[in-house]
Amino acid sequence: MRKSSRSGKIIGSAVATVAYLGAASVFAQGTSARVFMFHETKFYDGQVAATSDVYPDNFRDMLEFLARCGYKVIPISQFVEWHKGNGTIPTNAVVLTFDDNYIGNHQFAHPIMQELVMPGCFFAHTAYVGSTTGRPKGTWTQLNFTEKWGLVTCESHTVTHPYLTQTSNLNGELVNSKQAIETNLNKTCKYLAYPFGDYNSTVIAAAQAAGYEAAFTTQVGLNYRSTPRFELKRYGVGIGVTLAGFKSLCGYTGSDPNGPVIVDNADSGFSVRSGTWSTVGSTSSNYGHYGSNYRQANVSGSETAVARFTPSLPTTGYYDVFTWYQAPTDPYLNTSQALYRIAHKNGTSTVYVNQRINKACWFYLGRYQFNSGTSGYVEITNKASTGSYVCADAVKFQPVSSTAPTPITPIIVDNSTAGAFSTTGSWSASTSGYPYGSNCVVAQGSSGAATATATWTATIPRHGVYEIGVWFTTSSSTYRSASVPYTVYAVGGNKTVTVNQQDSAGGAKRFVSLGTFRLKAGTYPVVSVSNAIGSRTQYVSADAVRIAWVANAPYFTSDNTDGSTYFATSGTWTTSANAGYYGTNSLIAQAAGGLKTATWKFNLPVTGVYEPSVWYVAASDAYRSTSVPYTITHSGGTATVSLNQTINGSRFNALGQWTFNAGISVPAVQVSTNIADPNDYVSADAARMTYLGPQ
Ligand SMILES: [Ca+2]
Ligand SMILES: [Ca+2]
Ligand SMILES: [Ca+2]
Repeated sequence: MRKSSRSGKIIGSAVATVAYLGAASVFAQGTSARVFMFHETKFYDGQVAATSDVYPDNFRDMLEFLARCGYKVIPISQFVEWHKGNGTIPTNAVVLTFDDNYIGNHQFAHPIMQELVMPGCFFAHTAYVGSTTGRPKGTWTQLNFTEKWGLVTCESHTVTHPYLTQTSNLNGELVNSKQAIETNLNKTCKYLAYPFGDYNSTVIAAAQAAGYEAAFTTQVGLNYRSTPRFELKRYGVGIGVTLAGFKSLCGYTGSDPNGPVIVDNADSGFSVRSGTWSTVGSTSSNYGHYGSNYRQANVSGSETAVARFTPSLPTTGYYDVFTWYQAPTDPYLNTSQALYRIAHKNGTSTVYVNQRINKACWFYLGRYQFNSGTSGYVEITNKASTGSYVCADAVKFQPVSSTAPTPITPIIVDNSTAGAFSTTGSWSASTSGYPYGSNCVVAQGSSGAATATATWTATIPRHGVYEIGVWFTTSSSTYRSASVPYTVYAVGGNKTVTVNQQDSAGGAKRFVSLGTFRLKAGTYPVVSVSNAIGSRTQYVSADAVRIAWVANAPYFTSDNTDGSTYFATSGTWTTSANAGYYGTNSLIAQAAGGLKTATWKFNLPVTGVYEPSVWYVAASDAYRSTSVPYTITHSGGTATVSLNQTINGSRFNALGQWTFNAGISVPAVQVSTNIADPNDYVSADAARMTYLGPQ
């Protein structure tokens, strides 16, 4: 199991090459560390983004670059301890910090960090924990979850976020914030981030007197052991920072041959082939565009403007191609039929994109083969009959193998989607108020229990975290409810979110986010809405639902070579090097000669629903059992599942889904040689626990 922690806590393990804790000795020792300062990671919500925001897809690009190009993301505690003279840090050490405890970091940043197994620190201003005034902040429950998961630790950003050099309550801001974190999270709060980066010698002395061990500024630069520990530096990352810009902040000068090639409209790979393409947008007025700005052309019935994105590709092969476009305040200004031409190795493909939805993220255009060099490109044209503008912003070419899973595109279920939308009670079709597609359905409200419901069924491709948005038509406050209850069928139970469907709430023409949710793979009802709005004189609109992938479910893997904390056997097992093993080898045992068992154990950070799965070496020979018993010990008892080891070998095969309690070295899955034919063999190799969500 690739995880441990100096604090005794547990972290997830989803990426084989990331093993940062206790593993510093295998890397060359570093003499400096780079600390990044983020604020909120969030999806585009119809408002201009704060300059300190980072869109989740861009955040993921940055973190995947760190993992791919030799950077080691370390816990803040390892960095400070090294600074104090204790222990080491690897070369290219990176610390991820996030100021202000915005809820978007719990919804987007943390799931991505769980998936990539990267630690970080949320600096919370404790007076605002759980506040929904302005931008919502994370709750103590959410902070406790991240603490228990073991990757992200919560530290102090004072109580009320004042200028510390000017406040009359300097000691209270420092002491009470530290105490609130210690009381609510049952830990020692050690570190401080100065609000606004504001400090002086008096502030430093007060922070030291309050018991802090280190403090972080907004001054930019690398940290050495000689950097004053209460004046630690950070590189800010905000809305205009592209992947290229982030590489620059990292001091990276390599070619990143396995990484994506992103062509922004500001890059040399962008060219105007014809027509007029105006430069629009800025980092201070960002409505979802990539980098510092974007280009737009007026739509036309004939093709009079063409813009081209030409990548310089390092190798010939398959690439997943994505586009990014901005979102005007009125999204209907964009065309719903932007024409993209992808010139690739095998010809030219055409894709139409609805630029009114799925904004401010990488939208998938498909997988194509390209030759190395600059012969391939993506063009955007202005030929369209809807909207006013077509947007040319950025294009991404992500190298992949031909067999890699294709990216998950946002799933949209409309009331017109056959077999995926169902209702109870009385609903009638309506075409007014900008429906998604051709219409929606509306129902009169109930002053008591629901008498009408509408349900959207979707096929969720992978276990993970998804952002769910709902589209509804709007109407005046007289006729439309301000408190429409939507229910999401997430792991751990139904979550109800109330949405204001009145005109004044500004929900028209876009998907309004219900938040992020942990969803299981499979086909099932994901969202429903009801008419339980407390009024018979108002109505509810049921139209479309969008389910956008954010992050894969994190998992923990235990292998037969991981030692007694994670794996134990009884009886005699033989090491096998037959091809198809997980890790370095596998074990095999024959049924004859007494019962043998092999048990996989896990360090589970939080109690919740997990899916155990097992890997055995593929074998089709006559000596492998077709009914091998696996016993699962979960929080409610035990279950037994039999697998046929002559098929589906050398991959993880799911056993089911149960609730497991948090704990260290928890025996969860056992395989035995209790099989029918004494001449048959059983393979024991690796097991995995995938976290699906809370109980
Ligand atoms: Ca751009
Ligand atoms: Ca519709
Ligand atoms: Ca193994």
